[in-house]
Amino acid sequence: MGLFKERAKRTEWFMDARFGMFIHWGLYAIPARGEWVRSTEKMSIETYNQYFEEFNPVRYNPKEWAKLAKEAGMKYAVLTTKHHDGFCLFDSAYTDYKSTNTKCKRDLVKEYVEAFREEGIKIGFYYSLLDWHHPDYPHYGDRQHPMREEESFKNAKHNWKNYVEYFHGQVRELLTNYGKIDLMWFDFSYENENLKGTEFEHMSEETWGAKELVTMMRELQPEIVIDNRLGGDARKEEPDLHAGDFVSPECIMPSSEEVDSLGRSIPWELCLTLNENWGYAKNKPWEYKSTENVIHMLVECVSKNGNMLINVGPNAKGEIPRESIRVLKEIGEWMRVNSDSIYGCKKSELEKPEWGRYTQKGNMLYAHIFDRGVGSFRLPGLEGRIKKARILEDGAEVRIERPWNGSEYPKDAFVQLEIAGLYDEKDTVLELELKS
Ligand code: H79
Repeated sequence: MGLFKERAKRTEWFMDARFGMFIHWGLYAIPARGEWVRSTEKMSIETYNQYFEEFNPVRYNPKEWAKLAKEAGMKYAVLTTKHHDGFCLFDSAYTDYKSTNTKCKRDLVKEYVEAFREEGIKIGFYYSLLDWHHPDYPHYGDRQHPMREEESFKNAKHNWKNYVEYFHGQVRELLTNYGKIDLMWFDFSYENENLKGTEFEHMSEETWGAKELVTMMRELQPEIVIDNRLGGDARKEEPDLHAGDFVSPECIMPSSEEVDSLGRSIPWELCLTLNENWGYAKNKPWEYKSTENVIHMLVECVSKNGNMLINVGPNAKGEIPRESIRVLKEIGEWMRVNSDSIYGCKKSELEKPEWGRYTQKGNMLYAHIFDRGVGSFRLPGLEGRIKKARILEDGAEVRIERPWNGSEYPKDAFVQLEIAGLYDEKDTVLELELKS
């Protein structure tokens, strides 16, 4: 089997799942100014170390996180096992900079895995390729590094091989010590203009030893789905081995589905924050996305053959912020009665309608009504093609009837939805069974 087919097979569950929870959690929850705080505020390792000394999330109870994810309708989760600051939420033999050496003394990853697995949610690990803590990660001249302007770092020698061994070793630990892992989310490759002409100019594929890494990962976890941030080309006719299984746009909705060089649809996932920050931050209420907005984006991803991974940033005590819980629960209320229009659904062959979006599963076409308008919705090209029309959330019959000016649109079907106002303002979904 070629790599294109292998990828399609491996990502089947992933593309059916459509909706996941991203969890950004680490020492940065204490300053509560986002996960880049050490960099943006140019903190020395000593200054940042106060958070390591203090870290003690006494109310960390991942069972509650997992229940919330399930209630929201999420099918998989991705936790930061290590972010750019280098702090490990798991018990690694390669470092002392880990949660088991903080006041809480717990392997936070282990508890996360057990809790989410218990709820039937697939397990993903985020792992940062950047590492601002490891002495052999090239600090000096690195625009990604908080200490880049300090003289003391400029002359430092960095044994890159050590770092590569370190991070490959940690990936091996993560994929060996916690049972079946469904997904790995590396972050990220980049070009380093400040280090032109050095071995650190291209922080991508070969620099990370991506081929060896992915080969090892496939031995340890043959079915694992991997993102595309190690480098390599995911859009070739036969994608590179290390190019990963899905494309990972960050915060920006793609204008259409993702396709390869032959125009074939390829897996993708949009990752999004709820509140302009990944790590915990003391946000203002108005910085939160509305429930309606998040639902619309989830539907939009599915209507373009993609997934959505929505982020929560638990606080220093280990709790997901109240406002995030509220939004996720409201999404859950919608998902409870409308998820048939999300799971396993794909882009429809029909064009985007003027009142919302379509998603489709076989001969079931789901019409997501974002703009209720008044009364009559035009379904271009569907005259005579609809066998049955129902409101998805309660199974109520919907009449297909031509309005007074219907003869102007001979090929179009019309749905009379005078009761639209009674249904969900965020997105009322019609289930249209098409004649085969
Ligand atoms: O983990 C989340 C981000 O921390 C990470 N990817 C997601 C999933 C990410 N790291 N870097 N980037 C994304 C892109 C770089 C953004 C930056 Fe900036 C612009 C770095 C410095 C300027 C954003 C704004 C972070 C600090 C200020």
